[in-house]
Amino acid sequence: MKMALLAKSVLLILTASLAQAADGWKAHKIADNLHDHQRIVARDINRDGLVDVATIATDPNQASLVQVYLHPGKAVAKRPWLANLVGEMTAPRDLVIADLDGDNQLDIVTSHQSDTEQLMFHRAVPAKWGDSRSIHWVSEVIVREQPELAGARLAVGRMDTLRGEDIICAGTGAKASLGWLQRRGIASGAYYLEGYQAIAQIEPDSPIFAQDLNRDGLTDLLFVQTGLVSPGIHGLINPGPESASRPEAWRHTRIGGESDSINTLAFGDIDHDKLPDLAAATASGFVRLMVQDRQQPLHWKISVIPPAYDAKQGTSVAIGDFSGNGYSDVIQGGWHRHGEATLVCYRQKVQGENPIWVLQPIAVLPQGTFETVLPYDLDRDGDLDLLTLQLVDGVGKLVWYENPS
Ligand SMILES: [Ca+2]
Ligand SMILES: [Ca+2]
Ligand SMILES: [Ca+2]
Ligand SMILES: [Ca+2]
Repeated sequence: MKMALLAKSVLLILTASLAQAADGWKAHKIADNLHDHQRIVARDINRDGLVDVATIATDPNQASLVQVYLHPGKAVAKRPWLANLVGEMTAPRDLVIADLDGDNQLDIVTSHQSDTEQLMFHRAVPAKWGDSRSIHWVSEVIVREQPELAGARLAVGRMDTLRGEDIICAGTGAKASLGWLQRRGIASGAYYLEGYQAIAQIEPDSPIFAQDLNRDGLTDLLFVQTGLVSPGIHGLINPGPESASRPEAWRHTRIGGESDSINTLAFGDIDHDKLPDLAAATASGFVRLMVQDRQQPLHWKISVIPPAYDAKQGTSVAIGDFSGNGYSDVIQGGWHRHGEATLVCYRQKVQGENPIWVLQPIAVLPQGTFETVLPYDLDRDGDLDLLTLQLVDGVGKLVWYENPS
């Protein structure tokens, strides 16, 4: 009884604060179907200037689908988006949107939990000439017989000087490693995929990220360990295309010590000096901020924002200027003791040396989690909105929240 009352109190407080903010964040469904979405990534796939979403989902018949939801246009962004099937696939685990073949057209790469076919490339082909919203997909296997890459986590970056983008992967199992698919140039801009190039051994299932931390134009790699051996955030600084295939050439750096168990990371410029900073959602509910020192790049000033509404875990995090004052705010998805989830914005107010973080509630789920939150201006009205993958009673839903500012 007492537990139930406590559970209700979080909801009541939030419902009250949401009601107070009469012009609060409005929720809009992207997918109005019964699919259970597991992964989302977003980029402008059809180059119409509007961000699109690619997902891995399970349909009501338990088929695994890779799908794209094309942005339907500014005027109708609040209605469900245009679903476009990439294909029904065997055990897809992760996906990225990338221009792997260097033709300036974005395609999709997926990883699969398979002993024989681990990575697939899906090329977008216009189905009707001149209609950017009509796409079909041509799929091919690009990595086979490489069981250590089964179910790999994926990211996108630039490792070499060849046209196009590189696929960064983290394998699974006891001998998990972080590396990328190396391409080898042949005549006049053409190349072939040479194979997987490992850079570092990492803990199995570590989250991975690709970011240019030191702003030298080369993609650096990050991974997060939560086990007993070196827990915390690890960075690997890209040595440049000539030596990137030598693992020892990558400079290893630690970001933010071992203190808090990190669930996931977001990147952005918190202190407005153009150097990338990090925000971490943690297993204690605190948001941990790591702001890069402008005098000493790759040194980090650590601070925390306490959990909103007594959240027990941070499940997702994002950085972006949602208030439009030139300073980045922080979004956190929080999970509470009795299964409720909250989504909040910590608005940055700069006073003297240190920022003040002003709490603004966005949304609450009576039973669920905010799995992924990504800042984009989805209705193209000049302010950043939030694209989310949220679990509602165990089912993954695609919802975006409209910024009221
Ligand atoms: Ca688009
Ligand atoms: Ca770099
Ligand atoms: Ca910064
Ligand atoms: Ca907007």
